[in-house]
Amino acid sequence: MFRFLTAGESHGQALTVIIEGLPAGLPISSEDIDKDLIRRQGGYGRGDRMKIERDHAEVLSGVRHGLTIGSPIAMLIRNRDWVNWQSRMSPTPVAEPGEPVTRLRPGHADLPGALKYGFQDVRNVLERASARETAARVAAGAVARQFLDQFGIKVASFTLSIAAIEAQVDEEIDWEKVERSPVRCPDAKAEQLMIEAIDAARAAGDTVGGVFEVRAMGVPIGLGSHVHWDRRLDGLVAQALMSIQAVKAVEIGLGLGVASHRGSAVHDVIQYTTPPRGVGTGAAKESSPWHHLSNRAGGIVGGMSNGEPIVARAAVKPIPTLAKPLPSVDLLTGESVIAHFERSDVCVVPAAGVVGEAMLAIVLADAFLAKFGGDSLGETARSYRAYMDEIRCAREQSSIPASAE
Ligand code: EPS
Repeated sequence: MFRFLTAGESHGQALTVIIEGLPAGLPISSEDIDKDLIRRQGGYGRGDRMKIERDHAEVLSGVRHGLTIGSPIAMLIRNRDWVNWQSRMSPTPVAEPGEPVTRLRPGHADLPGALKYGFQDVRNVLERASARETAARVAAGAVARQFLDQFGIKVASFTLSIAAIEAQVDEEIDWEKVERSPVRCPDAKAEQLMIEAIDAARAAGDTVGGVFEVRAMGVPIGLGSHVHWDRRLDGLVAQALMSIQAVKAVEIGLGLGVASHRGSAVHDVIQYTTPPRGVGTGAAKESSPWHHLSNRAGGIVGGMSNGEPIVARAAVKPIPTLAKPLPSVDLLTGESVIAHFERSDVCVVPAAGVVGEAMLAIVLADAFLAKFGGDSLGETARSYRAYMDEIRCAREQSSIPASAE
């Protein structure tokens, strides 16, 4: 349904993204796309590249006078750093292609990428393995977010930990505080310690990872499906988050915690409360009669959303480009060397959270369209409203007089 493809190298001319599958008539604000691009560029621990870039998405197609027209949406994000790389990254042959990168970085895509594609210059791998590509994902995610917004679905994230520093967080997150925090953490005490951990890693020529949490509020019951492995929403969310550069683990709800508790401490008790009829236009939470007393499932059971917030966490490894590089091997000679170093980030966990929001928004937009369909936004909305009015207990449904339909 909602599909997207990105293209572009980190120091090439631009990143491109093409999105397909959105209904016509959806309002698109390019200012809102840029707001997410800027959020992704931030975060304490970023390197000097972010002083060069000022990401902006040029919407090239699929939107007319601020509304989608059902055709593919193409967007372009220019790399300002390209001016410094025109020869080294030229699409056409040049006299001076630059020194090849051959000293493999442990933990990077360098070794398998070079062998698999038959390269003698690791730059051909690292340029695309780079997390610069996530700018294009965030642009696609910002469009998905604008679609979800029409149905009261909100996606947000925060930093749960950096290195060994873990935040203490309440069930309700102060999202404005998160946006103001240089590490996107709602716990001020942990924030300070996280900043110190990043400074210490930088001083040591090292890097640090951490965990971000992403939540989606207002998701209706029934996105995804139990009937096939590749339609299960938890599987799709996990794949989307795991695909983010440097992510090594994903949890939903209690996650690994499910293994050590009894069933009675893992499952969420169901409640039923009748809402007034015809309120299915707002957020699903308000208009659905079905609730749970807790949310240990992280909003997904049996591969389907259960109406509670979707809660997922992802562990981001420390960036493998180290200012004080590890011992390694030269790709061409097989000799022991010190790994390659070029300008990089010390910590990207805060930025990765913004990318996590984009990936979750994309998965949810896709699952929402799979359930409700529609070539125009009005058609999608009619289908959504009818469903939200239908999902009452059977007894209540049969007691509704025909005239009320
Ligand atoms: C990256 C290395 C750095 C990061 C980059 C990812 O870039 P450079 O080599 O130009 O200093 O800043 O991330 C971005 C450019 C971005 O927009 O997030 C890497 O090797 O993965």
